[in-house]
Amino acid sequence: MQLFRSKNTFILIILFMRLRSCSMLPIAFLFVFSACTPKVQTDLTKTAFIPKPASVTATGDAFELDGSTGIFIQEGADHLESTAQFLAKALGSSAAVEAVTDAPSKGIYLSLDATGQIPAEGNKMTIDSKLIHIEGGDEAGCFYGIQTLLQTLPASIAEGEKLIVPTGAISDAPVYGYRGAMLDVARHFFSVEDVKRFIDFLAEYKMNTLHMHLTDDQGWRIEIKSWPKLTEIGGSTEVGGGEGGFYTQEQYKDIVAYAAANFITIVPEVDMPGHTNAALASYAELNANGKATDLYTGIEVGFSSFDTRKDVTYQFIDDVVREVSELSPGPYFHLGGDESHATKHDDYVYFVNKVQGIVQKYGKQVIGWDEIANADVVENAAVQFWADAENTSLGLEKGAKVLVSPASRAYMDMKYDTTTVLGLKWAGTIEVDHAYDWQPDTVVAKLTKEQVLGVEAPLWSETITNMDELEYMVFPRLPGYAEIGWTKNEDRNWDEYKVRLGKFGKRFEAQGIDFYRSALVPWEE
Ligand code: TNX
Repeated sequence: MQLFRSKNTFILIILFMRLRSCSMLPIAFLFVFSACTPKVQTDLTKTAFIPKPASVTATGDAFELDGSTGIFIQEGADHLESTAQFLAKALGSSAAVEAVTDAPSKGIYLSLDATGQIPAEGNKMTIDSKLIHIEGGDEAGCFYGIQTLLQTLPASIAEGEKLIVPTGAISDAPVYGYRGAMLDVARHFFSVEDVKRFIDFLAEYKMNTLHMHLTDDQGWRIEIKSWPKLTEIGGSTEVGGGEGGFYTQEQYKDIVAYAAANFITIVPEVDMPGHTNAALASYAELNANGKATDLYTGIEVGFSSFDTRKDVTYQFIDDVVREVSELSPGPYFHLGGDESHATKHDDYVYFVNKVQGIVQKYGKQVIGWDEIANADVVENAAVQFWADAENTSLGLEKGAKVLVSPASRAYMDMKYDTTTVLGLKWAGTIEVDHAYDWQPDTVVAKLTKEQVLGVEAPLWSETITNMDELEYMVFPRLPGYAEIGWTKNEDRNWDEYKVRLGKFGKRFEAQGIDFYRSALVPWEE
């Protein structure tokens, strides 16, 4: 900027000298003013990033970027190729990605840290006027560096546009290794394309996990080849009686692969023994009385249960866990376990213990809603705190980690305020400040940071029927949840965050997101 400013001053003086006494003076003024207008800022510390990086320093110069800027990766780091392609696509770059043995003198260069100094998912980015170097602790770290870099650029980039990246250095790494959102595709079904768009949102804010709530009373959404009626019957409707839908195994694999390309792990949830009406309607033998139930399209909870004492129940679950686990490369299987009000306590404990064994048999770690703490908790299991602190403490005593999703703070299906048309309010209303202004390691007494697996913001879909509605409930709360999972508590505060968030309104708009324009946020026009 310093440079541009002095160049403009120079032009100004020359023009004035030439045109001092001529009638073209007003035109000269116009020219000079338009030459001065691009309000590029070159102070990297003034750039609004979400989540807030661990450290940012500025050197006050400018890197000029356009569609011809070269993109380079370190030779041998082949996994960086697709990440570099992601960047090229985002920049509308015409240059081919090139592998090089040494750092280039100009362009954008991605490499992996060989010294072990940069943690997993972390990165160091140095920007000078010639070279942007993103060094990742691993490939994910490079990907997140790219997401940071993209936030230095305008919301939408016109073809051939010359852009300025402020120079300086960013050093960054997340606090928690599990930063996620949940999407309930059971109450209302969301297509593969919808889920991919949701994944894009998570990736943009460096979230790394998408928990898919695949089954519930109203719908079974994942093809199980050994029990085909689950989707044929159980997938045929949704809340309100719409046609529902399901993912074939091929489609689910496509979602898993798309997520992986964005460094996101899918956590599949098959909710049981309650929330199982769709399965109970599909197969009579899973019911205590041997009769299939009717399909259900309402929004009550707590009325359905598998028969926990029948062998066929566990044969069924074994098949389901096996097939879903084969499709899901991530470490976790979520067995649900919430609101099983129609299951007797002893039956519930017996059931959860057996199912945890099945999950382990297929090589997965257990996650369940906080109620599962009433059963034995197997090694490496996590309880997902949503409502009950006592259950969660019990889980901690039994050695579980806690996935933090307090309904009163983190449920994206809660209304913003009492005037919000969509959503529910059983856990209260959640304005954007209330969604942001809390700390994951204080939600339950005696919780330590080490016991927190991470943070997840669930979106239940009883009232959410399509992408527009989803986006309205998710934005602008989602970036805040991402920051809670990424940035240290002591580096976060609402008054500073809301200003950064206000600058993202334009980004949401450019992405076609119809977001909630909270009056608490100073939206930048
Ligand atoms: C409670 S949170 C549920 C869900 C509902 C949600 C609606 C949890 C583990 N169970 O079945 O969809 O409230 O907010």
